Amino acid sequence: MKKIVSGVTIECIRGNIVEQPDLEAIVNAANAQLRSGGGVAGAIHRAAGPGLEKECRPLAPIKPGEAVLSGGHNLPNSSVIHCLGPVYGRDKPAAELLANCYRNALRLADEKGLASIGFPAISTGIFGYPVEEAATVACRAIAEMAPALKHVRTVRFVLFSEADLAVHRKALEELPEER
Ligand code: AR6
Repeated sequence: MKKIVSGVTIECIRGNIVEQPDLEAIVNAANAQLRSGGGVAGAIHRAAGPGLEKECRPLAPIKPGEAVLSGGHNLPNSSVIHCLGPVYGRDKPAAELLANCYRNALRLADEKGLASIGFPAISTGIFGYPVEEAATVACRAIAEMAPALKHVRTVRFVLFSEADLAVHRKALEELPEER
């Protein structure tokens, strides 16, 4: 499933975020300290190796909605963009903070001249954000940023489960058509 908005292809697939060798950047659903952890953060730090935590140490802590960029270390991607999503029910306004993650990640990738970026479903795991709401927020934020992007041409959602893939497909389909 793909949608093109202002020349930017937005697509969603089922897969593992650390197994996307054709993407220049992948996004981490990070913790404030930019340490390894469970879920996406654990998978990324394990695949990248200890150099990633070392590089990230001086960049931490980050606040909900913020994003920072690091190298990819042993990952097949040149860059990792670490976003701290909101903890649902605690960090407010949740939708704005989640949208900021997507906006800030895309801005960083574009400033770095990267053409492709992959996102997991930030905040929808341990942080408890309902996936339908999160998918709508994410798709809208990406579509709103698309006209401003000079380098980013591919944005890929990489979803772990078939159910999350279906939810993101639907959210992408529901984006307003380009006129
Ligand atoms: N590839 C793609 N998606 C994945 C992967 C993977 N390898 N692993 C999990 N998911 P989460 P959050 C899905 O919990 O809610 C960490 O401990 C997962 O099924 O990784 O933002 C950090 O240290 C879910 O749908 O991120 C933070 O403390 C989605 O990715 C905290 O969790 C996000 O799940 C961040 O929580």
